[in-house]
Amino acid sequence: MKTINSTPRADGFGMPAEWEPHYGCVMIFPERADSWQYGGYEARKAFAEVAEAIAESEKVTVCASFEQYENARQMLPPQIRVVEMSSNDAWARDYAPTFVTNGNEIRGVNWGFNAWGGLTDGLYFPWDKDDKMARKLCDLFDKDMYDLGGFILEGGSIHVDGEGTCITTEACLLSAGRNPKLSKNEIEKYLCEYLNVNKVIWLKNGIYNDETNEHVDNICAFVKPAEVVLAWTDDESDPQYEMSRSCLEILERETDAKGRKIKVHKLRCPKPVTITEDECRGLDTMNFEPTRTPGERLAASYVNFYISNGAVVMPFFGDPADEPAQELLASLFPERKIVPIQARDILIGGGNIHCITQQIPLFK
Ligand code: KQY
Repeated sequence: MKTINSTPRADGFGMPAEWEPHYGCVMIFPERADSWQYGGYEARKAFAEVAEAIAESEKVTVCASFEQYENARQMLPPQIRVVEMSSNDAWARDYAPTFVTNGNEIRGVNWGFNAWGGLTDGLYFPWDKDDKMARKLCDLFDKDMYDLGGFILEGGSIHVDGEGTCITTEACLLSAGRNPKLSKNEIEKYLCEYLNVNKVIWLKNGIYNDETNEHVDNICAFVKPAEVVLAWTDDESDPQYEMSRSCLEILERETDAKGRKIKVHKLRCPKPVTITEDECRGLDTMNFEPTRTPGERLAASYVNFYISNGAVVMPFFGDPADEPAQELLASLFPERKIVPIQARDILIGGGNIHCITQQIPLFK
């Protein structure tokens, strides 16, 4: 693996849309006891279901610690590759490489990672093992790497259409804990150079109480060029209402990189999902403080799905909105199977199915 000093745009590489063909997907086995109940016992079952659903149509690699290696190997079917790799937690979307392609070859982009805000408002310390993962994964897959370690970005904070457009949120990318010395314009230039896009659509915010400073992958996702799904609620008394409304207004007045108007499909959220006392009991403390408090609202959204070669793997929350969400996704992805996974045990960690997966585009 070599480190390349130019940029993907200069070399004719760019990030493809998630629905374009994949070689595979990377995930990380969860075990952190202040993120996941009972040391990850329940979360591992949900992660395994996600991995198996994805492995039906592409190669899945799961990274596990030395301590969890044997358990991961035993829980996951043989077609899923398990490799030992250390990490601080299990958010492959955020710190596995963002892969870019020129149509033949792929390369990785290694962004800097500081646990969603470093010492300003980050979610844990240290994060050094996570931050090394992109490099290790480029080595593992034998792919050259663009190193942008001085620029903090998580994979969950961007979505692209593969045709020159990126969507992101100001709440996240302009947050004080990421790149406080860079202006919005300078941040946009990094996105354009390293994803190879010409247009960045800035939503103001994401999902209410999303501890990532409101990653875009929980509020809005491209489903095809010039079409997105947007997490929505009709309940005007819910703080999510104004947040989703603001996104809708921006999307309705924006055009994409090709000048097309954007069609917005409202993907209605479940009723507010809150963590129970019992669930909180299963979580270890962090710095002598509880990591979650009973009644705390979790950032539940159906937008946090993963598009594999053959399926859309989506979260279910045991809510009446589950089925309508599944039907909407089925109508938008008629060639793919829609695979729902009961995702409460992933949500408790602070993210969902998109956050725990990272696609690797197909290469020749
Ligand atoms: O991408 C994500 N949604 C990660 C959230 C991290 C939460 C740590 N508890």
